[in-house]
Amino acid sequence: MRATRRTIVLGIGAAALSACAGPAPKRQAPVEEVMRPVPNAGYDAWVAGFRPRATAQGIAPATFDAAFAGAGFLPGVIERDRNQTEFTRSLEDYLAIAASEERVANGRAALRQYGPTLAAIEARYGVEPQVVAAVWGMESSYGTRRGNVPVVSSLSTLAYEGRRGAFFEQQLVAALRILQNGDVTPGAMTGSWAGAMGHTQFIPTSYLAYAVDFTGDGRRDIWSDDPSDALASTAAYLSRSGWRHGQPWGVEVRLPAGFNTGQTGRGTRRSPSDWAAMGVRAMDGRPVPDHGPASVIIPMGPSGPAFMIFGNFTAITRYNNAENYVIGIGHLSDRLAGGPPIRASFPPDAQGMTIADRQELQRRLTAAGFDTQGSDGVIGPNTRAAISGYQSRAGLAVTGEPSLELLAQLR
Ligand SMILES: [Ca+2]
Repeated sequence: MRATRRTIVLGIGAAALSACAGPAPKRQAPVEEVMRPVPNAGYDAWVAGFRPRATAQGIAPATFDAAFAGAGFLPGVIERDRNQTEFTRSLEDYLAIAASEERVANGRAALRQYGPTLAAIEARYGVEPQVVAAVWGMESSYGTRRGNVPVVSSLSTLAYEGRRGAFFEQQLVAALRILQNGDVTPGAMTGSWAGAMGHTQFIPTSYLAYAVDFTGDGRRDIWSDDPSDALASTAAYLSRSGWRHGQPWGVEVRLPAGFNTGQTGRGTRRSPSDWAAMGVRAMDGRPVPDHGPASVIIPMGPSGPAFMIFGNFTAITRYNNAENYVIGIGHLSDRLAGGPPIRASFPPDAQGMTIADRQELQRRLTAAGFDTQGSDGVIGPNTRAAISGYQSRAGLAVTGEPSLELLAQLR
């Protein structure tokens, strides 16, 4: 979990996309990158200077030396840190990836496979199985993308490089403390390039604060194939963030004609019956049951979907404060429990295209010989490459940008 910054992960080796990045192409092969250290005198000097700072914070010299025995400077980490794309996906694109049919199907399979474990976790921490599974699905695609970058190397590289150096040095000290506690060996402590670790991608400080030993073997093991400790740790985190069993994160609602959108936003809270009196209804037309004080949010404006959100929405924000992330977790959990897709339509994008337009564009590009690797309506690197290829062959200006004109030309 990233405590301080907006990160959208969606199963691509998680904090791979820290800051404000959107998800990587979801169909990218599940091959995790291999990063190899290279000699770097400046890095070595930094490690030597860091050693007394670490020991002053209670890290034993033997722990430090064992941790750094196999560590080194990872240029690949710096490359990833510099190449982060600073943009935010629309909720529509975000949900298309977060709750893709594949992620929903895999999550339902995971719920079956780990049903007894998740039930035991629910009994202890009061967090429903589908919610824990949704976090797992978003953070590491149910454990298939946990990250294989050695954490001491990645965090020390980022601490040395300077950009957000203080933050990563703090995480590095926490990582050394984890090693000192004996929960994991330096060789097995791997994660994303930015140091998010294990099935649910805890950064080291979150691990120290919230991880639990659910299996009872004396180690809080979020790294190995068995996800039990990681899933219980996620439930513990949500529980301590105020999760209330049985309360929805939110429900999709219908707003009455002429609804004053000044009433929307997380700052305005009313009882569901008060909202009902104002004409706000569940999608089946009934008043929303009273789950406690609620706000109404319209993430894409009045022409997109609306949600009535409850205290559990805020609990998920403690995990990650980005609104799209919270809705993504919440909606995926609903889908895993058998709920329907979002029923409202989404407004056209900045190019005036609806998701149906974008899906048609992808299908037609693929049929024309420029494979977009699927047609989910999310314009990512594969679709942009296909557009560029088509534009090049057709003698058009090569922009890689979707448009209604391009779609018309392909028809
Ligand atoms: Ca354990």
